[in-house]
Amino acid sequence: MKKALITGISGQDGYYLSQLLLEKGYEVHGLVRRNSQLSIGNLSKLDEKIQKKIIIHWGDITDHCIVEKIIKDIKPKEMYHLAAQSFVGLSFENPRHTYNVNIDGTLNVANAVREFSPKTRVYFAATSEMFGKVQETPQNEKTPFYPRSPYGVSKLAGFWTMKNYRESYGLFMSNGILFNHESEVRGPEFVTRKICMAVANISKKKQEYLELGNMDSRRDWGHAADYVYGMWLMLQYKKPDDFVLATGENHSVRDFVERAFKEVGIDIGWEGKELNEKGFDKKTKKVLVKVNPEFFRPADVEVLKGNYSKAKKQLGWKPRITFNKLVKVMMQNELNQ
Ligand code: NAP
Ligand code: G4F
Repeated sequence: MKKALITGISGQDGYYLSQLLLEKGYEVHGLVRRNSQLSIGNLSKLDEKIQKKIIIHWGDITDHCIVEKIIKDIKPKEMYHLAAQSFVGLSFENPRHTYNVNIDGTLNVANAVREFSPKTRVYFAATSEMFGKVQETPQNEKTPFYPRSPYGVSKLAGFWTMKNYRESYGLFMSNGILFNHESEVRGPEFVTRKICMAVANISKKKQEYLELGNMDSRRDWGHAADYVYGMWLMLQYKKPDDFVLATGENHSVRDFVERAFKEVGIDIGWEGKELNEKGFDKKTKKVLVKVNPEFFRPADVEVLKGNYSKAKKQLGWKPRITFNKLVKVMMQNELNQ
């Protein structure tokens, strides 16, 4: 049986990727960091029968001893390195922690594979955040990088580590430059889930209004289920390489808000500018969206839009879930809670 090891298995992508690999007949191993509740994060939302099939190894990605031990013991055919401090906003407040987890953690993976399991094919979760202050639109694999956050900088270090180990030691290490992908199990601090949770609460009269930061920001949003399939395809490809996965479309945070409210039958109108901007229910005139400076970042990535033609041509990958469908499934999930 083919063995796969997923770091960051308890996160959003781990939830979808572990199911995909089990369906494909892999023996799935996952690294989970210990917490006082021994919680396995999103994996606890899986059917118990599926959960039982996943072999959990407790450990922190920053601990090179445990990373080495697991890779040495399992010698996985494929390894998906997803573990990261993945919240851009927090990376400004905790840059050192972000660097420790995202840079040292990735170096631990690269070194352990090189030393103990050089035949393992490695996927690294790089990101469109590396494009940051974008130098061209849409962004592709050749677009110059210009990260705008400690998170973006840390991921760029991981990206180059993979590329350098691939070129120096002939290892199969691929970088997925993934644009934003969301889902029903997205962390609640990310803007899409935050909006959906608030809109569902507002529609059930459990919350008065939603507070946001930069609503002009534009993102290329897809669904995580499509993107984990692209990760798998990268490791089936004949050689290691770097690939953009995106939808090729973008929308502003404001567009997302409007679309989410439409799902509960509310048409949002806008008035005021910048910090005084407000979103109101066109029918009742009630203010439902406000701006709170607390949610602005010291530097933001204003616009992201990916060109995924290399992945389409070489991997046969394309996104299936549209923006409207994404908002619909996320909203339906919140309304059913
Ligand atoms: P996520 O939901 O935040 O999951 C991150 C995972 O990393 C969680 O399982 C988390 O464990 C684990 N982790 C964090 N620190 C760790 C540590 N010190 N040791 C071991 N595990 C640790 O992120 P995601 O959305 O699934 O994204 C997966 C990867 O893709 C991340 O590397 C992210 O940076 C990258 N990425 C995401 C997107 C996107 O739009 N989702 C786009 C591009 C790239 P806990 O459950 O214990 O927190
Ligand atoms: O949902 P976000 O926090 O995601 P962001 O910063 O784009 O990062 C995500 O995507 C990256 C890929 O490009 C991943 F690498 C990364 O791990 C993560 O998954 O914010 C999206 C936009 C930002 O411009 C932010 O300033 O929404 C803006 N925004 C406006 N108000 C807000 C809010 N973001 C959050 N989280 N909360 C707000 O209240």
